[in-house]
Amino acid sequence: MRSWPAPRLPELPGRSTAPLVYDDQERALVELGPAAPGEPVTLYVCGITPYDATHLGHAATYLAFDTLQRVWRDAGFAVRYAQNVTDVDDPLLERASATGEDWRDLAAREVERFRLDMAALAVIPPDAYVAVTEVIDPIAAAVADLVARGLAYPVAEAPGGPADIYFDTAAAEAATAWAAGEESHLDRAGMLRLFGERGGDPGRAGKRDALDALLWRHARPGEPSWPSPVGAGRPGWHIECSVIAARELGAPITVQGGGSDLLFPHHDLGAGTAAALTGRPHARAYVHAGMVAYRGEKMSKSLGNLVLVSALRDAGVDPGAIRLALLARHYRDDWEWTDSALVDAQTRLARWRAAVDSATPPADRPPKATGGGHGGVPAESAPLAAVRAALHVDLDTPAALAVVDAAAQTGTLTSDLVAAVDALLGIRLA
Ligand code: 5CA
Ligand code: ZN
Repeated sequence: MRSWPAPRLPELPGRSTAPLVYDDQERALVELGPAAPGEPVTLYVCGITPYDATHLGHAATYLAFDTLQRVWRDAGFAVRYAQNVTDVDDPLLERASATGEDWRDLAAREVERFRLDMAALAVIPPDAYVAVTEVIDPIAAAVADLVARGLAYPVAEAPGGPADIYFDTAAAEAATAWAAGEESHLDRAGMLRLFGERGGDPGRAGKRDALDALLWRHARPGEPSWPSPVGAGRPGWHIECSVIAARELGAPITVQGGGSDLLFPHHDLGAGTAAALTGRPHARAYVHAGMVAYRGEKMSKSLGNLVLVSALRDAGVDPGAIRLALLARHYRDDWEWTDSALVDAQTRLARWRAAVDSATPPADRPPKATGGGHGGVPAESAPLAAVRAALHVDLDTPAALAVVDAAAQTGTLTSDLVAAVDALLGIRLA
């Protein structure tokens, strides 16, 4: 489906290198560049379930991976990026039936609002933006393939009645190099607890293992369904991301991304369906953004404790200030949004802009040529190198902002740093 307009990124003197990013599977910083020189790096970030508007928690997660993509581009890598839209799933259908709206209209409206929010925040759009309803047939075919290979099985409510299809975790573990729990590092009790809390059904009678995840839900009255080789129904949640990632990016992808609420079960068990489908590991790294809280709890659509990007935009808040408020926190931290976070960001943005206006014109301050500067291409200045160095180690945006703060303070926020703030942090100062 249509994504949103791409921001224009200025070229910078010099280059970034492959960044070190924290991988939850390895539990270490890993270098993330192309698997072989010249190959693209690939990114899949789990997209929204469009039943309510983009809140600052979503925005923080998408900004984390936007920063990764900006560093990759600055390193000269070709990037291919895919994101899904969970436009048919229980929470969306429940919201639509509670308000009496057609679920398709609700999803279309919220996806459009998300696009406007992402474009306003200058988030680089995915190359492939794929709604689940666009890939029902490939998902059903994947489920049928898993059934045929003994890696998925039916569970009927009544003998001979229509059946839901479940992933056979143990069979997949035997058939692939994948094992449940290897991304999340949870023990079985921990997995069972989170599975129950996050959309799973560990107690469902007839399953071979409590952790087996729903792949295909047979048609129920009042719910949308599609005909398929595994019977009329609709996809379960995790399989959509496994199928879309494999179709759009191949396997293994460089990075599977999302918020830390998705580490288990979604990414942990989803890596199993992906491995079962492709015969290869799903991703080289599993990267997760921390949770943004508000009023003491995780900001979430289901709890309703939200600060919406669109509400801030409607109130006339500069999207650059929203970005700056979110980038002021390290992407892996869990933190609580407060109104003062926005005020601080607005103050900082005003300080930076004033510093640009009063900075010495760049013509008077030629950056000193170093090994990187040749053939008329200016070398990177020391502050630009410092911003790159900060982002190089686990996308440390707070450290990058501190470099710009120091330049603003000393009247040295010159044109190459202004361009870096635009290209690497997504904020226009001039
Ligand atoms: N559609 C699924 C993923 S396939 C989903 O989780 N949708 S979502 O709308 O609930 O979340 C969209 C993205 O925002 C996910 O990556 C999720 O991890 C992230 N997210 C949700 N709430 C927060 C929060 N409070 N702080 C940070 N990130 C969040
Ligand atoms: Zn997902």
